[in-house]
Amino acid sequence: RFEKSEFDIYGMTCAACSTRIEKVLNKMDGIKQATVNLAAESASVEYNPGEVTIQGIKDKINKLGYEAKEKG
Ligand code: 9UX
Repeated sequence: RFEKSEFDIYGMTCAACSTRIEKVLNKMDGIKQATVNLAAESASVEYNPGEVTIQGIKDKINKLGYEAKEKG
């Protein structure tokens, strides 16, 4: 059972930023698919809530040096 959440991500300035975040998220346990959009400063993440939380996803992005907020 997967859920999908959208995040705003602040601080991405070049295409390598979005690629980097995308790679890291896609390697996380419990994440089925993560897509990061540089121009839109956002990410769309499909994940298993039993394995990873929204806070866990945000923490991961923040640790890379960006600021993530769940949309809504
Ligand atoms: Mo580009 Mo992003 O040189 O952290 S990778 S700004």
